[in-house]
Amino acid sequence: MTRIAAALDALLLEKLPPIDHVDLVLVRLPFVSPFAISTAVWTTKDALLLRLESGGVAAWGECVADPDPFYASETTTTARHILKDFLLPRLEPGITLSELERRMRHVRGNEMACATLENAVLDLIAKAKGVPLHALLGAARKKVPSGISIGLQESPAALVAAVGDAVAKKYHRVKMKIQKGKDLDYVRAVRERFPELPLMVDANGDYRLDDAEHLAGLDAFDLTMIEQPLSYHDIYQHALLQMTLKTSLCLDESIHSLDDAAAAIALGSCRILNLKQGRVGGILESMRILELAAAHGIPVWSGGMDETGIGRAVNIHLQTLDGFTLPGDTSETSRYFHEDLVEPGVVLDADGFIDVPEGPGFGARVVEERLARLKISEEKIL
Ligand code: OSB
Ligand code: MG
Repeated sequence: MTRIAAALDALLLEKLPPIDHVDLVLVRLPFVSPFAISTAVWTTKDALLLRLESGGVAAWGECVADPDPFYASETTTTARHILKDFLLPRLEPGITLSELERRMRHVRGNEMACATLENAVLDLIAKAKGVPLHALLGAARKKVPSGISIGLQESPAALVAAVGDAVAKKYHRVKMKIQKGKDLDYVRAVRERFPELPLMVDANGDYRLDDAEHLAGLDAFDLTMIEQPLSYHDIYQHALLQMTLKTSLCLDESIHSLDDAAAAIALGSCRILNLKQGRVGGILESMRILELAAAHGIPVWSGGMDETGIGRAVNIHLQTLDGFTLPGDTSETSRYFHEDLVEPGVVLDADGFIDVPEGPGFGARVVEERLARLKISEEKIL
C-alpha cells in the first residue's frame, strides 16, 4: 500500500469534534496589480471563508470560488447558499470523515463549496490533535518548490519584464496566461530572452479544436505544457488535440473529480494534471487523484486560485504529498497582496522554495484586526 493510500484510510476514520459556532465570512483583499486571464480581470480577491469553532479553537476553510462565474460555474454566492442550506446541516459531531464525505456526495457538483467544509473540518481535526495539516496527511516533506502564474500582459515586452522579475525571485518555473491574439509572439519573446527556463502557458479555455494548427505553433518553444487550451468542460476534444501536438497538454477547469481524472487519463486528453484541491471537492479527493495519476505515470502539480493565506497554506501542506512531481502555482503572498489575512505570510527562500508551516492545522494565524477590516459581510450560522 502506498503512503497516500494508508494516510487516506486513517483519515477517513477520524471523527468530527463537537462544533460550538459556525460563521460564513466574505473578505475582499485588494490585489497589488490586476490579474488577467482570457475570460476575466480581477482587481481584488473576494473570498468566502468558513469558520468552525470547537472548544475555543477556531478552524478555517477558504472557498476558492470567485465572485463571478468566469473561471468556474461556482461563485462565492452559490457556495454560500450550498454551504448554508445543504452542507452545514449535514455536519454532526461524532460522524467520521468517511460519513461526512458520503453525506456531501448527495450534493451534486458544487465541489468548491464541499472543499470549503472539508478543509475547515481537516483544520479542526489537525488543531484538536495539535499537529500540522501535512502530518495529518502523512507527509514528511519540509519545503516545496514554488512556481508562478503571470497574468495577461499589454505587450510581449511587458511579459518579458514580468518573467524577468520571476526569474530574479528564483521561481522554479513560470506559467504565462495566453489568449487568442496574445500567444505566439508573446511566448517567442520570452523564450528568446530565457532559453533554458521551464515555461508553460495557460489559455483558460480560449481556443477551439479548429485552432489546432495555430496551437501547433507553440511546439517550437519547448514548453513543459499547454494548460486547458479548449473549453472549460471538455475532455474528449482535448484528446483529439493532444494527438496533433508535440507539447503535452494539461487539464485544469475540466477536472472536478477522480472520475474526470480517470476519463482524461484513459482518453489521453492530457499528459499532465493541474490538481486544485478546491476544484475537486477537497484534500481527500485530491489524494485519490494523486494515487491514480501516479499509477499511470501522469505528473501532477498543485494549481492555485490566488488564495489568501488560508488557502495558500492548504496548498503548501498538500504539496508535501508524494505525487506532486512538478512545481505548482503557489507563489509568495506579496506577489498578490500588500497585506494578507494571516501571519506569517508565504515567502520564498533564496532558492525559490517555500517552507511548510509547522504550527497546528494550516499553520498560520488569522489576524483578527485585519479580518475585521477586510471583511465585507458575515453571517452567523450557529
Ligand atoms: O487557471 O490556474 C488558473 C487564478 C485564478 C483562476 C484560474 C487560474 C489562476 C491562476 C493563478 O493561474 C494561480 C495562483 O497564483 O494562485
Ligand atoms: Mg489554469
